[in-house]
Amino acid sequence: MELGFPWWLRIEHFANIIFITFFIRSGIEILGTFPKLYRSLDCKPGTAWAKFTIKEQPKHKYYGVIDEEENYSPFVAMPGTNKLGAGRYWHWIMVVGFVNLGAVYLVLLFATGQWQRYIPTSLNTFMQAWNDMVTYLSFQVPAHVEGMPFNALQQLTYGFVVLILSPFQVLTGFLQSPAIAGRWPWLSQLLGGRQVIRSMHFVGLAIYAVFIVGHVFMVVVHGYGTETAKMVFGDSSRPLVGGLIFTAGLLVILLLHVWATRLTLGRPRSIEKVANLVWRPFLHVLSGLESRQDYPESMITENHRSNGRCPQTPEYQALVTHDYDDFRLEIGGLVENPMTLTLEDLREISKGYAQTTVHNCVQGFTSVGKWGGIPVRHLLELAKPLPGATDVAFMSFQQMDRDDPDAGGSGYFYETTGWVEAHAPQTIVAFSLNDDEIPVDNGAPLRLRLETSTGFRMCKWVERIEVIDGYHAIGHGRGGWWEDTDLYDRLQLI
Ligand SMILES: Nc1nc2c(c(=O)[nH]1)N[C@H]1C(S)=C(S)[C@@H](COP(=O)(O)O)O[C@H]1N2
Ligand SMILES: [Mo]
Repeated sequence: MELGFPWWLRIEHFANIIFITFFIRSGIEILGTFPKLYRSLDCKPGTAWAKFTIKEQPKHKYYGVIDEEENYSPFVAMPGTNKLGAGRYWHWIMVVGFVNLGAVYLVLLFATGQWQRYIPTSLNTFMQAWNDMVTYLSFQVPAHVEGMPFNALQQLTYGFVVLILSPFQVLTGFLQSPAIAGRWPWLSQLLGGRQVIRSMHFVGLAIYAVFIVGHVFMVVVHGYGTETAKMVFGDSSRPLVGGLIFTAGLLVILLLHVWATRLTLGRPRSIEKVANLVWRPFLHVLSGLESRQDYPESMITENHRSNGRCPQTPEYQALVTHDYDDFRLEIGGLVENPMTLTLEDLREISKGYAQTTVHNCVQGFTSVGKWGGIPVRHLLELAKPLPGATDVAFMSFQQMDRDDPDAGGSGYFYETTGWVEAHAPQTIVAFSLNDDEIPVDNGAPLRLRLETSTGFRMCKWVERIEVIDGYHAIGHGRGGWWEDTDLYDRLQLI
């Protein structure tokens, strides 16, 4: 069989240029938000194996993880200028396209026998690929494999990129999801944990980059016109026209990047709408997963970064000074039984309950902590929600424009959870970390833990829990302070 370049393969190839370039730019945006790579879940400062920042941690100043962010230019990052939420949305939009088109491609590949262009059927191919490499290194062009449009080295390289590297990237992306790592902690652990998976995802990017440079270089070496004509027409008989059309195609992609970047920076919510449209259905699937984490205490990390500044009021300081004796948690809203509980009451209800889990910040840092507290569903049982209740809101002492102006928003910090999430066994309000009081920076005296979600939703310094019949009337109506302020979804499970 003569393999050639069927039309669907050419379309896929062109679409992949769009996907991969957007993946790389939005991936750099995501990396920039926590521009360090670690080997273990504690992400201990000073132990990164790679760094993409020159910032140093100041010694005598509160240094939240937001302060570690890098502000990359839109020339390298999508959209650039430190917009993690938007970068993530672009990454997800591309994943949906890449995976769906990729699935069609794989079906066609195997249905038409085109798989033979990638998968070697004899060990000879490996020998031949080695010889081809030697041929290239002596500045000559190796011969094609019989019946193939390219040589053995190309066959193996393309096979690797299409059938191994691409699924590897998709997989190492998904496995970073706190929902997946929460439901199947052993799977995440088997691969070395979130930081190792994040590092692998980066190494995958590096291999892609090397491939792309080599691939483009080879196209030029073999003859830009003849090679791109194959990508356009399937054969090299019209190199001039083919070369021109392909170049025009590349220009269109360039313009697409410029347009998309400007749109994202100018009207960010429009990108959120697109992302939600194509991506939410998948998040709804993930939202059915329940965290089943029970890490051994030996894995508790000594280091626990924090994000966000604690409340800066005399009242809060007084609470801290008096060991939270005056703290009262209010539970109210749509309940039969509104309650006011002291920390002592909470300890009693808790009966020593604790869970040892991984914290996953949306920026990428992690830590393992033993959180002592009370499952929210137990508090709800006591408060007795009234009919019509759909969500639970957690309100913080922290008033953002007063306490943490650098975060760039206003109003009290809050988060809401849907009914199912509020009732998940590992959704708790925690009052202890590693058998001790929660440190002030980590949310003392009481903070929320949502173990299948990213960290920004886990409201710290909780003062009041309110049972509600919809979250649209709170804040800007997007379900939480970060959702209101930046491009984040309440269903942030990846
Ligand atoms: N009230 C309040 N809660 C908050 C934040 C905040 O700024 N204010 N930051 C969130 C973010 S982004 C993360 S990652 C976690 C951090 O929890 P930690 O400080 O215990 O690491 O808290 C979340 N809860
Ligand atoms: Mo975070």
